[in-house]
Amino acid sequence: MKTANSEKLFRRARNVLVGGVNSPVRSFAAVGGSPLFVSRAEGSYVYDADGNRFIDYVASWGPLILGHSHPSVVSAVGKRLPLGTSFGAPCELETDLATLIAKHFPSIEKVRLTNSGTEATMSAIRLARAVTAREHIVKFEGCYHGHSDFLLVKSGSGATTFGNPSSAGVPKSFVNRTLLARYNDIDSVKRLFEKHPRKIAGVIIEPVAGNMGVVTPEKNFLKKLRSTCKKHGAVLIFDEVITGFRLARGGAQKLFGVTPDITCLGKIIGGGLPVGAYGASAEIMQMVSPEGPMYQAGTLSGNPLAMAAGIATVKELNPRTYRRLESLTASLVSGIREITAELGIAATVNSVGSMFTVFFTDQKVTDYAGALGCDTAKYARFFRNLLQNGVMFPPSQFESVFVSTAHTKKQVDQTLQAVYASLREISEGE
Ligand code: KE4
Repeated sequence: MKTANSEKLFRRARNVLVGGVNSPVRSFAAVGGSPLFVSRAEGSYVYDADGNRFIDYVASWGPLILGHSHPSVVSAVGKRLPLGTSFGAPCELETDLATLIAKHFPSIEKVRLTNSGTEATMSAIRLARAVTAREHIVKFEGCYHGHSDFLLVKSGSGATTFGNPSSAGVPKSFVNRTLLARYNDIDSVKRLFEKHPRKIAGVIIEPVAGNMGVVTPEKNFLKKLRSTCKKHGAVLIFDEVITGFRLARGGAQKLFGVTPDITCLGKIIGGGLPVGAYGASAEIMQMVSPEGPMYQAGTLSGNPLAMAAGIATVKELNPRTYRRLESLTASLVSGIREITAELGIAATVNSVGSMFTVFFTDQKVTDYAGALGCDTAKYARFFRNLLQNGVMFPPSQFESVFVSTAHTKKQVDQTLQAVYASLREISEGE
């Protein structure tokens, strides 16, 4: 596979961009080799600077549930562009997207749009603290909620990928009120409430974790978390930046039938443009400026181009879409399980809706420790072999594969052929 142009671009990028990238997980540092520079993308394909074509399952880390350059999105953004890129004033499109969000998330009566998921979760924590007048927060080991200081504690995604789950540069005083629980272990949460009575403002969780790789909530775990928060007067925050509109139009809270107090969204609601959002009941949201005393702002929040892309994306989603996504994903996941069994490679595939992760381990992966215990070197080889076979999975073990509506059954079959070739090479080397 030719990579000379990407390597040349990477050398140039590293002169002026830290690590040559604007987000660490893109750097391929976790999987070896030089990152591929993408020049264009269409449907389920990305094309790199050397003209290589890949069936893409990164999907910009989740936003592109319709695949790349979907005609509806391209048309919507194209129509808005000549009307202006940003006004610093309210625009009807912001109301339109917020209305769509509130329609599909009954727990959300009022929304605030932001520019990223990080801003959404950071603001949601501030809101929980403002509402309860308490200061402690609980997060789960391995979950990643963006890079705000007090949430960079045993975080997943790139923080774990690069071995700094608790980042340098975060003062101890910023994280001494961040308490850690273990995913799928409700007793670890109860113990924190017992140890810190009436101190915990909120609990934030990825209702399906995507940032330690995919880890699904065990039966009733979310229901018990809901009742535990209610019992102790703490706010339950669902970080649905990945799962919102991914698992269902109403996200994981619809799929699992558990209603949080605050919901964070991002990715899909921006259709590939910068976006984030947090929402809750009108009563909770009235704490937010300019209605209430909790300040939060953003120059480009509700940007008309991002709104246009998000609205166009969400409007393409319907129950049939999710049935198709689930069917394609099920074919892919069952095929991968069959291949690993046939080749005698120990692997666990965690999957829900149109997101999944292949872990190389003979154990179940139900929490951060389980994810950390898998063979990340084998994942790196698997990733590189897949690239050689024309398929791009996420360049990190601690991420999720995303299937889009642009993927076809034929491409799933081609992907399984690539998986077989990639894993056979590994099994022959064992
Ligand atoms: P952003 O600030 O990157 O828009 O969103 C932060 C965030 C919040 N919550 C969840 C559940 C998330 O997954 C994310 C961001 N996800 C990572 C990948 N899993 C973004 C990719 C990257 O960091 O480049």
